[in-house]
Amino acid sequence: IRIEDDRTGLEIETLKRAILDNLFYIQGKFPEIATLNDYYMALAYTVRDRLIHRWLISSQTYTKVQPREVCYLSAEFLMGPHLGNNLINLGIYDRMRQAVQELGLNFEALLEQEEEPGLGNGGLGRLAACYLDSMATLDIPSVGYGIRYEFGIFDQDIHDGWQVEITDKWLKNGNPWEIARPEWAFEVKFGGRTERYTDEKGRSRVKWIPDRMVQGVPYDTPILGYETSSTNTLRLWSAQAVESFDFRAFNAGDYYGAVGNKVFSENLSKVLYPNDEQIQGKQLRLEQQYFFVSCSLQDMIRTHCDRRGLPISIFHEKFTVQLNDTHPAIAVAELMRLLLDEHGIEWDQAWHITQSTMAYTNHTLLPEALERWAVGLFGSLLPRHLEIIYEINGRFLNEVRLRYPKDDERIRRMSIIDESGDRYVRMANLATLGSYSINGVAELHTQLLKQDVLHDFAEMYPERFNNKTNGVTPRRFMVLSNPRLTKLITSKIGDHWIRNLQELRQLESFVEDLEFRSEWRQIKLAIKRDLANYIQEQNGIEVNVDSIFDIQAKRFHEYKRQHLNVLHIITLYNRLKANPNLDITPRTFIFGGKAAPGYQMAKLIIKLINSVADVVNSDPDVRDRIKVVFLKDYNVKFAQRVYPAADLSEQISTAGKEASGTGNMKFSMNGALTIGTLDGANIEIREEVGAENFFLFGLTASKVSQIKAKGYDPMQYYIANSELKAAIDRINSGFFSKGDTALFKPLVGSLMYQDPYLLFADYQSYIDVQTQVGEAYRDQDHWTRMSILNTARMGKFSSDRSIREYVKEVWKIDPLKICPPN
Ligand code: 26Y
Repeated sequence: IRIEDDRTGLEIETLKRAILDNLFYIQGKFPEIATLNDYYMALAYTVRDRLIHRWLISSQTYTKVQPREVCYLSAEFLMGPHLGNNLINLGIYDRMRQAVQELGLNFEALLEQEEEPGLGNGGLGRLAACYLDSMATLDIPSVGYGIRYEFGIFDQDIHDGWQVEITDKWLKNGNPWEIARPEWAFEVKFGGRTERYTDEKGRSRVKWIPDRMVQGVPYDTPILGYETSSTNTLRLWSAQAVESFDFRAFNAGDYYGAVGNKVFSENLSKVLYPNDEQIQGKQLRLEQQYFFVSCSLQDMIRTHCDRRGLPISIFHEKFTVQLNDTHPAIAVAELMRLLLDEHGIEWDQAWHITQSTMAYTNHTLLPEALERWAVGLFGSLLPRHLEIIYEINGRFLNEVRLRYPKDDERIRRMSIIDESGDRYVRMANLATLGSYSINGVAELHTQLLKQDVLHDFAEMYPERFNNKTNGVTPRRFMVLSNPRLTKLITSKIGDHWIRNLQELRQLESFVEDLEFRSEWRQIKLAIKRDLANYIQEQNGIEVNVDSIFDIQAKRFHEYKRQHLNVLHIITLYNRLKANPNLDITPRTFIFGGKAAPGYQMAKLIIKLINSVADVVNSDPDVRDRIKVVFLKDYNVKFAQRVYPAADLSEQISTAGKEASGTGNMKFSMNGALTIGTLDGANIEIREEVGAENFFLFGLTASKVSQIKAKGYDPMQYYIANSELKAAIDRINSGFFSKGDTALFKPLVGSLMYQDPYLLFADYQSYIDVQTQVGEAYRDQDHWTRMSILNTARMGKFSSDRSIREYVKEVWKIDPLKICPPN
């Protein structure tokens, strides 16, 4: 007989024993008094045990082989729950469910028990998480570096239709997935001044004399790939006081003063900034960025020089750093500082190493999201870095002057320092200059990046610019979130599509299969029923599962135009009020998403949705033909439930504003049809699935800029379009706000007099195409064909494809196979 180890064995009996063992020894409970959370923890540790073996083999292999590695630096990692995903990647999901059930436990309830690490805002943070999954799956040696926020993105509650923010205490029950490594902490300096001195070789050097210091303690989480043993690390830094007591102050009787430093230091990693795409310029945010970047670079250098004994001169051959937007862009200056000041390397060589190490991904063109820091603030926090940036800038601008003589305008535009008014450090210029590769996240976005925000840089260094269209992991967003569809697909084409998503194309040959179409439809219906039950429980609203589930789930932002969706709802409502017997295809409008706490307009749009919902859902004239549902607290866990249930995916941003979008991909993969503009990755999705399987509306990006250049006047549309006028007037009249005509004034006023995101210009086109959607849905058989073709043709949008492109065209890293444990 073979006796399996309790920590690694995969037989059902072994799994059961391991769970009970962990309950006893880790949670210190016997079954009779164990809580649901105790069982969750026992189960999580049972899974973690099985990861650790692979993790240590991976780490040993990296130490031995010394491969080139990618370090993905990101201020956000929106990981979502680990348990289910790890079970999928380990290949023991079904077996574990059985083991758990044989113990008399509810497997689904245990999965549900996990508090997800919501250490990100939205797209950018979730992309980082998908890329970690794909890098491990493709056996690419990699580390994700970020911040271990004690509080992640706030939980959202709704009071009287308004968003209310609640602290996300995700660590309150403990986190079984991480291991603290206090022995590998680093110190990070802040403030103070610099001093010049002459070193023993007679060279002029600089010393930074800071006025405070914080320690970064790494917490490691294993990231296992799908059907491979490669297990990479997500290393998140937590801030700690260097000394928890200032003994001098303590002995002088100043107990509070002594502990103050501790409180101050630990504030650094306390909370994630909940704004996306709107900078605030807060000092603590810059401190967070520098804190995690400095820890991460010191960590890489220690691995390189100390653990591997390699010379610093070849650092860039062994490490490449991918900057997830400009949030970690201070890395350019910090690596220079470490090389110059701590390793005594000359400027030119230090710059060569730095520029050969960094690669920068831009995620936005919105001016309000482009990071810039007031020079005064920057210099008081990071005096040495400011000097280095001035030096980089001076040398660079000399090159620009040589190349483009007498072009002062160009110099002003390209300078890292914005001197048009108050002086600012432009982080996008720093990141661009310091990187060997600069990429956008969808074809259109990269094109606009080169034309617009980084135009001068693209002209000077065209070879550094490239596109990497985003992707999402099919493990989490199909296999884990949509087991029924996964089973059906696998029964027809086998399961290789999970690693090679292009194989979904084989589904095309089943489109003509009546039986298959019927199964496809039944599955969608069953999932919609689940969501309907959830809506009934959560919101007390009864929805019709035969209606179109029309879903918009994403962060709230004016450019994403949730309020355009609302104008459609009100238009349908007005039509029904005018003609109560109108024959329209029943629809359920579902919204989910958070607004930045300080973004008043976004919060008002949430209030508008809830106000419209109250009126529409209870109006007898509507007779259940339309329902409006706002689902609170949209997060990864909940998103996994939402994507599979959608018939229609709303991707309706103003063309040119949404860099890529990734929710669009998650919906479409799960068989939703898209109504969307020619924006971001929508364009590429439409190319793949075929124009006939995509509901296109609205202006193109170039038309948008043309109209704006000519002087856009929304009022003309309002006057000329009676349905648009009626919808706006309905809001204005206080009809949705119990007679309060002031409530939605800011929103309506902004639309009528500015409409910066061109809702009015796109309104009619949107309404017309929505009418086509309603008609198309009546032909269920045809709709099902379109749905199947959407899934079948989404192969391109696996994050595996994106990562393969980064590997080949940017990072130039070879995969490294890890031997499975025996
Ligand atoms: C500087 C700070 C205010 C800030 C914080 C978060 C700025 C931006 C962000 C987040 C940006 C973000 O999530 N961007 C999204 O990135 C996705 C992944 O590339 C894209 O698909 C999506 O279009 C883009 O809006």
